[in-house]
Amino acid sequence: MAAPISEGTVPWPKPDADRYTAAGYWTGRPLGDLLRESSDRTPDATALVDGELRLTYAELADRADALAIRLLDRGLAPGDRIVVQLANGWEFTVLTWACLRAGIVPVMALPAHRRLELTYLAAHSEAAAIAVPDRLRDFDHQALAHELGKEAPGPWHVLVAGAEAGPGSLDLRALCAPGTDPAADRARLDAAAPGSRDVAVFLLSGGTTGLPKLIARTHDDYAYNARASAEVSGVDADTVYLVSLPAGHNFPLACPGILGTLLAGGRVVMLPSPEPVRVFATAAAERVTHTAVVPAVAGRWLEHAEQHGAQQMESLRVLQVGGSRLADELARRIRPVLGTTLQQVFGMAEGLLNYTRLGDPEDVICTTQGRPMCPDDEVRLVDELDQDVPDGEPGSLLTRGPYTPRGYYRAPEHNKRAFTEDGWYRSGDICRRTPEGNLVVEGRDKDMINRGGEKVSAEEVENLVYELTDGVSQVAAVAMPDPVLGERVCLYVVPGPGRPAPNLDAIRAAMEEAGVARFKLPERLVCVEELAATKVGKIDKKALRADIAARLAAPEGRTP
Ligand code: OOB
Repeated sequence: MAAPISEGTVPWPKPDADRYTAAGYWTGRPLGDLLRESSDRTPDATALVDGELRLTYAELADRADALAIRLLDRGLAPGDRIVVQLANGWEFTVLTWACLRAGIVPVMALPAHRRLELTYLAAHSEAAAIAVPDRLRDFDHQALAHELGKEAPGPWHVLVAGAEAGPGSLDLRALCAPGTDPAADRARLDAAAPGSRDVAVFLLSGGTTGLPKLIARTHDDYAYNARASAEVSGVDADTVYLVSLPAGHNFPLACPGILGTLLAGGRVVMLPSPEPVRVFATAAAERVTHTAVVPAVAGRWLEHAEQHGAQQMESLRVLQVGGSRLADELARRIRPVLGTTLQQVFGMAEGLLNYTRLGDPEDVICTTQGRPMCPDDEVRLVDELDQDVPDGEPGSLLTRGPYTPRGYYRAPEHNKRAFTEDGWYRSGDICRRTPEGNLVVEGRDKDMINRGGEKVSAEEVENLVYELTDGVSQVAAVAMPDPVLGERVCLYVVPGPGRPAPNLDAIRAAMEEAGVARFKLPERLVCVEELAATKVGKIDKKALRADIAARLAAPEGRTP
């Protein structure tokens, strides 16, 4: 039997929990209940669209209940964890809804994750199941899912979404079929609903250490996250929300994303990727009003609109952009080119969400990353000694609040560094506050590379290179500037004495072989005799970032 989840979580202290309840942020109701209520309000409205498939609220809620019952009947129990690594498709939404109803806890993996990440996630969460596509971009997810089962301590269920559920796999699409007795399914799930303070989902941290940390989000806090986000981005029953970022990421899942839209009675349209031709056609066909992208995707959409016109985007009212810093110049093109309101979103899976408001002056919308969503979000900007910096000065962002948990799951040692003693989360983002109270993200003091919104821990890459490459004496992974993705991973290497310079392709191949997600692979290698060091003898990453920026700026062939 896996240990109960509550053992590894860090709950809010009682006075804070009471305060959040009294203020109405926490409603005491599990997310599955709230979704069911939403479907009862407008049972015949369309809730979910994926290609040809359209489900009304009643159909979606009933299928989710039927799936929940089937999972319970096949041996999954409330509190069990399931690693969810599905492509964007209707099955993702039905499964997530089903889990929230049954109290089975999804661990939101990304489609790009491979053996190394999935093995860790399954082990750390003591998962009893995994949900995967059969194949995706030539990768056999199903085979890997079964391989992972060999290390599982107990029974292991593989749910497969696709045409080819093989022997030993459960066919997720079949499990999502409508039930024969929806009223009975519903009554049974209502009677065994999870508690509102229980864990609803596990999100993954961007991660600055080895492997990603798990963030246990409760029903109370995550429901608030989704509901309040919907309000701040104008999502209501008339909304058509397009999902094209990986659905398991906090941004498209609950900011307001899939959950916020469904709680508001709107319609969710799912696409497998943000590729512009299909996105534009779908936006026109479905009259999409809201969507969320990372800056790199916003750039591609702008280019597409500049070449082919933006008529198809006519119904789009709000384009949310977040995940990494949006350049002011790009921000300023959005309204003129796409004819839509930009909403900058500076958020984190750990909780705190900052939004520009829809009615803010254009200048605020284009040059800031917004302000906290909740009046009870606490934000401090501090110096190296945790002292508040003067107004307008850049400082490291600390936060507490009703949807920012007080610690990572099962990570007591790491929590000592990532949180202050009085429960503030150290986001590692360097921000400045404008006189009107908006935040501008100016940099970071965490060792992470933000590759177009995908977060790569420098330490993880460095550990892998040490482990997998012979003849290196020192390595450092640093962010190198990139016009499209913002940053990419660059590796600095000092070869061992008398050893040849290692080869980038060989390092990449070794990492892929080891089962590392591709977005973490270094894209440039710089071989040096020694690495710049700080006064206290640590590798000077700031100097290395400046060095790679200078090398990239130097004319071809004159690399300094
Ligand atoms: C979102 O969440 P995560 O957990 O993948 O990454 C969080 C980190 C932040 O600490 C910050 O370093 C960076 O991503 N970030 C931004 C940003 N939004 C996120 N940096 C600059 N400007 C922004 N607008 O990335 C996330 C979660 C919910 C909503 C939106 C994004």
